[in-house]
Amino acid sequence: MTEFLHFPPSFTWGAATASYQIEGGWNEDGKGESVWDRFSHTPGKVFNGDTGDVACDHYHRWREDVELMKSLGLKAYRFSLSWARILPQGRGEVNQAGLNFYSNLVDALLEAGITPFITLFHWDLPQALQDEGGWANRNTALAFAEYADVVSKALGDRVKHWITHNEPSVVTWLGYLNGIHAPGVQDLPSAVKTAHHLLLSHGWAVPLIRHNSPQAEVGITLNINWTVPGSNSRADRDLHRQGEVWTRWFFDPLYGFGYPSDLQADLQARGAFPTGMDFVQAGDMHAIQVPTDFVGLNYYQRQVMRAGEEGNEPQTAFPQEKTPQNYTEFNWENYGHGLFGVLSRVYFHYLPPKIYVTENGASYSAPLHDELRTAYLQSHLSACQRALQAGIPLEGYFVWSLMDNFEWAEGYRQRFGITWVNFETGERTLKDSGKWYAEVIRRNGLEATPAPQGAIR
Ligand code: IFM
Repeated sequence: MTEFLHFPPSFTWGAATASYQIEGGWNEDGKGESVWDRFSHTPGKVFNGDTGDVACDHYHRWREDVELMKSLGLKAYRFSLSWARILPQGRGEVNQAGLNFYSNLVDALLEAGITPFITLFHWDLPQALQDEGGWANRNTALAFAEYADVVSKALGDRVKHWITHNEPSVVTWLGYLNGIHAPGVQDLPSAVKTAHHLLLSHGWAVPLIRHNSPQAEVGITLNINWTVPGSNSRADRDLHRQGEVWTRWFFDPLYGFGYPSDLQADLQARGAFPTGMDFVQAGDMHAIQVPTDFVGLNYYQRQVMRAGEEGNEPQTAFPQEKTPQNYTEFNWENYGHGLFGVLSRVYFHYLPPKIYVTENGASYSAPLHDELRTAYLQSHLSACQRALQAGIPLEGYFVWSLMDNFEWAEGYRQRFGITWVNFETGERTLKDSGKWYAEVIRRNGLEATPAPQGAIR
């Protein structure tokens, strides 16, 4: 008989979204332009020329979306604020209509018994700040602190869970190094400054949020794949180590270890610091390691790293048979046990007081009968349960995503929702995975998917 996995009574069952991916209303009621508006309006940047101009039209349909969350029985909802909706120029004059939108949403969530988790920055930087250099400019960190202050003053009486940034490594390496995300910059020295200013802005924002919202929990969300070397060859192990610019370059300074010296040497060799690390000023590293209440982890896939024929070019190997079960439509490996791996790694190495899985989910385009997504979620939630048994303080889980939405450079072709969205009409329909997730929440648990047998890596 399949084992039933009970979760702790206080476990936070949630779903997540992000402003640019669902809201639409891109230029309504005084909202300023964001870098994603600019990027998606630039031909050739996003698959199919898709934009977030309308997206899921959540800006107009938010009441219906709160009803949807209620019908799922969600305990919590993680969403991000559009900075440019609130501060159209990134700093200075506040757009009250923008603040009101979020304030009304927060009230409706609380009335529905759903705890709001707010992410301040999920990639849609005001274009006005980009015009001054964006995250490569230290002043953007100052502007972020101002923004954090404004919104935590306005919402901090009711919102008790704050996430400063979502996945700063993606902004850094995809937005400023390879340019496939907004703002589309391709410059390594700008990328390393970006990483630093994102971290610094987190460090500056946390005390302001605590001051304005004294009972709140404050944290940051980092993305982390379960990465393993393809073999024990020196080249594969070294490639794996270098790939940790995605993780250790962010985790280490946040937890007081500074920038890892081995990765610093790699980046130096690639020309990242033409004038040294002079962008790191006195007091910065101390600000960055400000204590937080939790870390949010976004986990999607295992990556088995194999050095290429020509030098050490990163390559992902595909160790499992290429089936839709084993690889999602994004070609990301479905490897539930890797979630146990990253939870263990982060907890036992950095000892955050609490962890939330702030995103986990799968891209499959099946409209309503999405059993592959359900199987994915089931194996990943089983891994969460194993983490709890191992003593890891995992407090909650947010499925990505509440509904299909704008998947960045992929436009609308990758669907992660547990709710189907008809992008012609805006109509929402719960998928089978959504119905299954509602049952998991109702029973506070699920039938286990066994951990893989034998050697796990
Ligand atoms: O859609 C994104 C989200 O915005 C950030 N984390 C990964 C998701 C899937 O790619």
